[in-house]
Amino acid sequence: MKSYYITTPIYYCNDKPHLGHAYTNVACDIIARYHKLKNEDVYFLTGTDEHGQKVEQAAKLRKISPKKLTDELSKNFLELTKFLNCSNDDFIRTTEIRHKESVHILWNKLIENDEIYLDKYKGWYSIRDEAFFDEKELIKKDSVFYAPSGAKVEWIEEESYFFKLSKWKDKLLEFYSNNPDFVAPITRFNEVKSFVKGGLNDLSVSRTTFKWGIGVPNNDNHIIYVWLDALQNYLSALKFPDTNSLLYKKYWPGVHIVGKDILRFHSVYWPAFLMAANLPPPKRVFAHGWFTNEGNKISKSLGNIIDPIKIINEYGLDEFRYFLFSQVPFGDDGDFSLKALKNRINNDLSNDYGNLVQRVCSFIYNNCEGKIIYDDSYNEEDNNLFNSSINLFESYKKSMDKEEIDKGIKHIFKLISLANIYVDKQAPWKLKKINTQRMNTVLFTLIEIIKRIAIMTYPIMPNKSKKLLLYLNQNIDEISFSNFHSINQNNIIINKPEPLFPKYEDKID
Ligand code: ME8
Repeated sequence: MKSYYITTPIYYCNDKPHLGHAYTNVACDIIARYHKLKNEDVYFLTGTDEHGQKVEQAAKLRKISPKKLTDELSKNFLELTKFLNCSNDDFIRTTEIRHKESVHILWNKLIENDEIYLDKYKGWYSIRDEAFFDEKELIKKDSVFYAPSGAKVEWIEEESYFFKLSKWKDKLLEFYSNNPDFVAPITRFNEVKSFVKGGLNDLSVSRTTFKWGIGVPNNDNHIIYVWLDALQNYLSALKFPDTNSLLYKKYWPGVHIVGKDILRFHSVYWPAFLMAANLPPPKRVFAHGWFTNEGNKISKSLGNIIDPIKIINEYGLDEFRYFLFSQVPFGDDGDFSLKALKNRINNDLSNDYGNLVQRVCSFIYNNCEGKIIYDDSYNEEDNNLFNSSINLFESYKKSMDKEEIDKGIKHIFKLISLANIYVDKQAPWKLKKINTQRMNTVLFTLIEIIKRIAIMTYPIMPNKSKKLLLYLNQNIDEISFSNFHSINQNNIIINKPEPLFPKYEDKID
């Protein structure tokens, strides 16, 4: 059985989760569920990043200890994961013992391999990004320097341990050229390569001016840089340092899904740390784009943070999941607007998908006592629809294998559209009066196609797919691509269908 390890970033515990966090979580859940349908052995990890100056500052502002703050905020992220129906196997917190031990072992390995040395850091630091910047990367406005993210930077001078990143330039470039699929989308991979080609400075990997973090072994004055700490979570969850553990052996290296803001950490620093510790680098890093809210950057200061739970309570979970990934090509930047969400629900889900299901299932329920007799006397038009479903399924898998979720969705909706055209043309309501045997074959064909659609939509809208498969009396404990081609050879009983996707007519503004 092929194994597949997928991770979200671990989120900073300095505030409540918002739309951006929900976006990455759902992306990983879709991809994880997709790989499970392929009968792969999937491990899906998410969690919280709890150390660092940013979290310490947030705790100070609230006049509570960082531990208290992270205990409280981490729960919100865990709850969001559940609320989003994520199928994650583990939720890691960087304040856990298992993680601290794993970071210490990595650190010691880097020391042992002579990859870390003690010196003095003088330069710019952004607390919001928890990142060091070269002056040439900064933007100067009214004599104040800002990081490319817009965050203020501060000048720091302190004793620091350094990781010998500069010496990894050629090894990284060689690794990139041997692994052309390491970073996606390709435009982002090109940015990473040109950054590395431009030369790398050694990286400061410890801080002395605050205390909230994992201490450097054998030097109480220093705490480990929060990114070296955080990235290691991906291995801590696989029981590192026990590289003989089943989890590590089965699942490492894995696939990291991240926002474009943190690609450099995952595609440059992380593989360099791992190679320097004689460990295999990750398999792939996919960097998705950035969501805005009604055209504006989402930020606390603008007061336009979107609470995903509020949206889901009003519009439905699977509708929200579908919207995020049909609206924006996965990898590109995108915009969130309620109008666009309602349009997607009304047009794609209610008019196209929901209507196909409703007109077929209700017809069978109301006119055939919910039963269709098995019949395989398919004509050319039936076979054409079957063949299209197989071709579209293959295209869907090709897209989903590359995490192109939006393209995968387009292939499903092409099949929905073909099925709707087929219903109109075959008109089972007319056949009922003139040829019930043909009506039966048409309905049989449609139920089979709807089953295939429900299987393909399962990773994106798992609850709706299950509901639909239950109308069709299918076993929902064994949803798998192995059931895609198998045509039911028994009579089909349809349960009473209710509309899958209620419309938002009255709410359109
Ligand atoms: O960076 N649009 O944590 P973080 C899309 N702790 N995605 C968004 C988004 C938006 N507007 N805002 C946030 C960290 N995200 C580190 C990660 S990993 C070892 C350590 C998502 O809480 C996106 O996935 O700032 C982004 O990369 C992540 O949240 C940043 O989360």
